[in-house]
Amino acid sequence: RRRLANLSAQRPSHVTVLGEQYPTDHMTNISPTIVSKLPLKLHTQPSHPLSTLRALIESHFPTYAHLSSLSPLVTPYQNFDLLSFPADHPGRSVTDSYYINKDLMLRTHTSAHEVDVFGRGETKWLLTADVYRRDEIDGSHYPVFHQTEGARIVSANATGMKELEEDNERLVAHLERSNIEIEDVPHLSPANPCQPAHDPKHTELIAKNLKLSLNSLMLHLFGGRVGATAGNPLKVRWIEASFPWTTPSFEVEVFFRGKWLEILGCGVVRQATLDNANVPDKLGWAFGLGLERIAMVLYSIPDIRLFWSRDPRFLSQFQQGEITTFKPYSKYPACFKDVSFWLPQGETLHENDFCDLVRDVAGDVVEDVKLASLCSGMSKLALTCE
Ligand code: FA5
Ligand code: MG
Repeated sequence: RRRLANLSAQRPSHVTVLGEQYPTDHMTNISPTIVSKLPLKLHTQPSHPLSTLRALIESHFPTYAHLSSLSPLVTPYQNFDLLSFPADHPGRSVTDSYYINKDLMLRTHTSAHEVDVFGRGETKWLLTADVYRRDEIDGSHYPVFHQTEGARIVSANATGMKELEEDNERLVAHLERSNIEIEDVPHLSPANPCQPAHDPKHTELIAKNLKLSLNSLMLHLFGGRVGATAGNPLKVRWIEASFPWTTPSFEVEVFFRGKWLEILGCGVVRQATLDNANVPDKLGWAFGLGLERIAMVLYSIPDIRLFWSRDPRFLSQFQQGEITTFKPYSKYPACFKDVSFWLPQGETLHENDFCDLVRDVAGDVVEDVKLASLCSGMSKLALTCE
């Protein structure tokens, strides 16, 4: 109860994050649990499943720059404004994102670095990093997860288009020889249009290169693995999507062990983003892919919290470069706790604030938190612990 009361108590004047002190303000909501995750960089720890998966993706794009050490601290301007997020986008709110203060936050996606990396002159690159989102607690959501961003831009002229055409021919030939079944959508549609500043023929070529590159990555990651039953084709499904800094935009799902699994979001980069990066004469695509969901199915890891485990019974099961099946160890049955509490009159509490409090107090012991009922000021939350 004391900790709950502290949520609304006075905040300290400074927070220390990655060894630096920062002043706090009305936006500060980073919690001790989150601060403790920042130095860990699971995607660079040898033998960790997330590190093997990063390397597997990188090996599929050998001519791309491979980046994996950019600081998670970014400005809201980098995370949102440079990518044309509207001023009222819900992702900006303190209930959805972690803020050090109003001028500094934890990146919510690896796209936060797109403009900087294009601006440095990189034209083909991958970037893997930890990203932070305030969310509910359950077996497939964790406030920290990992993404790999990939992007390719070419000159918006005949030379650039020829480069794409040649690459497309190579990829078509490769996919024709492979056991893959693709459910596609048109490159362009009224709901998923070409940008006014772009030649639709160029956009078609870029969208085609994007799709071929990612279909071939899906084959590299999932093709012929346990679960994509022997002899059966790997099934990949393209869906129209929408992101503020790409159009046309798509999502990719893969059918694995009887379920469609959302793997990534992607699209043709908007001119405004390229202009912000000082590369107005280039055109290209970008994608962002979630590592945990892929690693969970490839390694049969049943719960997202396990990636953070320091238990040798977890860590010793894995070797760098190898995808093996996780063997569960001493899993106690879950037990359920109901927690009821009152808030002082007039005070409200966002569910995500409560979830962060639970993580700070109980760490990864708590598997799932559900709001059971809420009656004029009284909240009852159900916790599942193991
Ligand atoms: C993005 O984050 C965009 N930045 C992707 C993108 C990049 C689009 C470049 C266009 C161009 P989204 O929020 O859908 O999009 O997340 C991308 C992927 O991250 C998802 O497909 C999923 O695999 C993974 N992901 C998203 N939320 C979670 C979560 N809470 N836990 C685990 N994985 C997640
Ligand atoms: Mg999505």
